[in-house]
Amino acid sequence: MMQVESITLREIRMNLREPFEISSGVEEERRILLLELREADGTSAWSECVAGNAPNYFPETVDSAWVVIKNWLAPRVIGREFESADEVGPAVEQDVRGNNMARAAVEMGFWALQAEMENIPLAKLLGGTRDKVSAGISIGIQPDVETLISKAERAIGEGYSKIKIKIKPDKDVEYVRAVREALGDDVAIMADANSAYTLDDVSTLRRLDEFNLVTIEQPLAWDDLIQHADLQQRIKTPICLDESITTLTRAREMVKLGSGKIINIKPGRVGGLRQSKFIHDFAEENGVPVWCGGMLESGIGRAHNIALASLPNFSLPSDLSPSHRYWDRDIVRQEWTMDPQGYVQVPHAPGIGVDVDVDFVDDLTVQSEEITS
Ligand code: OSB
Ligand code: MG
Repeated sequence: MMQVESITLREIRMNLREPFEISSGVEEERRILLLELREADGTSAWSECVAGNAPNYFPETVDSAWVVIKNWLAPRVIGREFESADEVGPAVEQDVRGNNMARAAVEMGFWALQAEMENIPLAKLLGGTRDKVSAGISIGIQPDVETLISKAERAIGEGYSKIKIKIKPDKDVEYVRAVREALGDDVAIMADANSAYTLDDVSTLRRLDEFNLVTIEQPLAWDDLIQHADLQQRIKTPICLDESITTLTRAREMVKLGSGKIINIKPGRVGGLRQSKFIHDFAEENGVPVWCGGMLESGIGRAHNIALASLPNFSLPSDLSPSHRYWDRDIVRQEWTMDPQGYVQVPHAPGIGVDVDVDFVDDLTVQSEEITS
């Protein structure tokens, strides 16, 4: 039984160690929305909303999520008794359209809280079976091929099991070819377009077939399934959908239509961990591999992703770089690390498995608000 008395919203600002560019924009100073849930017995738990500064990946933003949580979601869950975190997803979904990232932030806070109250790791509460998860790196769009190659080579040297490179028109075939030639045939390479192409680009996308990519991620429109199905008929490279998969229903449609063969699960994008587990289970039953995507999270969001990625069908390396890839200093202790074989350990400690450095969070906070009803 859980009863949350307050949810504190905080916006912190953190500078990425280097700018991260995708086809639709660049992030440098991240605005990160954190939630702290406080239970009647005094236990607290943290979650992170993955909405960005701008709506260039998904419709939500830090500002929209703040309003939605404050005005619509927090009032539904504060003071209410829940048997388990599994009941929270439906409670914040009822008659709420979209706003998946806002809903997920609240729902994920409850999962962390339940794990904390039961004194078990979040991974265990979710049904995770791995004690370490395989990490890939997502490398943003680079100014030139040489810079990209040197970053990709360094990542391989650090042990990463997968290199994902961001692509966009005119920074695609040549860039992918260069990375494949530099890294050799055995390295798992993915290319992520973040919706930069249309069906007019089929001939370019078909040229990527020769590089034996694990997948091309979300080449076409961010909310499309139909055109991706058409494209998948015309290219050999398996399509992985990211932006388009927002619910279990969309995952079913992907399989039915043939819009893709792999799913990138981001709990924020699909409205939380309950929905992530549904998609994971459905994918497993249908022979669709999944992996966990990242949203340049702080160590708090990363903790939730690592717990999720410990489930059995996360069979491809996930975008789970360690803390130092993003930040000079992360907001959790211990910081996230990766071993030389490219694995991140799933924590054994209860809850999200790491301590939040609250003093440092306070230093980074630019606005905060405690919601009690
Ligand atoms: O498409 O996976 C994406 C970051 C911001 C927005 C979209 C994406 C990404 C990443 C980053 O690829 C992955 C990470 O957190 O390392
Ligand atoms: Mg993506």
